[in-house]
Amino acid sequence: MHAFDPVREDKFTFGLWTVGNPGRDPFGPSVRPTMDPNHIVRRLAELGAYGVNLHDNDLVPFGASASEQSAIVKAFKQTLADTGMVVPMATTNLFSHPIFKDGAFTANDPKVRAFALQKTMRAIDLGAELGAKIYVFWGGREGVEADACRDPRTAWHRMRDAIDFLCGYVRDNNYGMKFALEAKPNEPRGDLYLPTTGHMLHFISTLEHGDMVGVNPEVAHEVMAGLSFAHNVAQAMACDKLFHIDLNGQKIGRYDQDLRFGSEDQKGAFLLVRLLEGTAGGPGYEGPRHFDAHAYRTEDEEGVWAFATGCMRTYKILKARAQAFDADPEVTALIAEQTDRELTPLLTRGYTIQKAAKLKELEIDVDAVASRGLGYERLDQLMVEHLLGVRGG
Ligand code: DIG
Ligand code: MN
Ligand code: MN
Repeated sequence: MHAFDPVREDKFTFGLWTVGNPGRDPFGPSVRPTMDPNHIVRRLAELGAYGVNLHDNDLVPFGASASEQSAIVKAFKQTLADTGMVVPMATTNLFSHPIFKDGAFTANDPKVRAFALQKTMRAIDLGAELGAKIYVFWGGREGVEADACRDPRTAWHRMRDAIDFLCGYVRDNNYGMKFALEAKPNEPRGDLYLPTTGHMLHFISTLEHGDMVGVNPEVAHEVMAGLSFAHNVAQAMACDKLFHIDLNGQKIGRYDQDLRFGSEDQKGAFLLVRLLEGTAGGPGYEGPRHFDAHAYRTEDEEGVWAFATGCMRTYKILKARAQAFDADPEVTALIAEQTDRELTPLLTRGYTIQKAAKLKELEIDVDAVASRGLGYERLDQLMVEHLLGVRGG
C-alpha cells in the first residue's frame, strides 16, 4: 500500500457511464466494447473505489420488461454485496431517447413531460432499491436552439413544477433522498436553462421543498462558462447546498471534455481539493468524490483503468499538497497578516447602533492602508512551489 493508493475511506465513486464510456464521439463510433456493469463494479472495487453511480438505463436497458429488470437488478445487487461497493447516487437518463429531443421536464409537448415524470419516478424507485440517498438531475436536453419556441419563463416554471412534484414523490415514499441539481451552460442544446450553479442555488430558493434540494456542480460545466469552479463550490458549501460533486478536467473555451481529474488546470484542482478537504481550516465536504469523466478515445480497456486510477491518485496527491501548504508556517503567517482581529467584531454578525457609532468615529489612515503591500506574490509563489513539489516534502 503506497501513500496515494485509493482506499474506500476516500469515498471515490465513478458513474457506470464514465469508465463504461465506449469512446463514441460526434465524429466517430465506439472504439471500445461495451462493458458489463458487474465487471465495472468488480474492477473499480479492485482499484480501491468506494462506489458507483448510475442512470436508470446504464443498468436497465430502455424498454426492458419488469422480469428482465428484476433479473438485472438482482445480479447487480449480488455484485455489490460481493465487492462491498455502494451506490451513493442515482439519476435518470432524460437525454438519450429521441422523445427528449425538445427537452424532458421543459418540453412543449405535455406527453413528453408526463413521460419524463413517469421515467424519473421509476428511476427513483430503482435508485432507492440500490440504496442511493442522493438523486441528481442534469437537464441535458432542457434547453433550446430556436428560442421563440417557448417563453424561457415557461421552461423555468415547468422545471420548478417537475422538481416540486418529484420531491413530493420521494417524501410520500419515505425514500430519505436528497436531490442535487447539476448545471451546464450549453451542450447538447444550444443553450441550457439554469446554466450555472449560481442559477441553481436561486432556483432552489423558489421550490416547495427546497430543504431537500442542493447542487451537484461539475468542474467542466462551470469552466465552460468561464467561471471559477472553486468559488462556485464555496458558495454552495457556504449555504449547505453542496450535496454532491462531479470531478473532472476541462480546458476553458472547449466543448464538455470530461477529462481525467487534475489533467488540465492543476492550480484550480489544487484549490478545489483544498476547499473540499478543509485544509485551510473551514469545514470540508463529507460526500462522495465522484469522477464524472471518461478516458481518451485513444484508450483500450487497460487505458480506461489507468484513467480511473489517475483520477483518484491525483486527488490524493493534491490533498497531500494542500495539507502541506496549509501547514507551512510561512503560508499561515502571510494569511494571518490579512486578518485584523480588533476590527472584525465591528464588521460581522449584523448591525447595532453601537457598531454604527464606532465605525463612524473610527480614525482610518487611508493613505497608510492604501500603501500597504499584501504579500500575495510571495503567497501565490509558495502555492506554486508546493504544487511543483519543491516545498513541503
Ligand atoms: C453529465 O455531466 C451528467 C450526466 O452524466 C449525469 O446525469 C450527471 C451525474 O453526474 N452528470
Ligand atoms: Mn460534463
Ligand atoms: Mn456531470
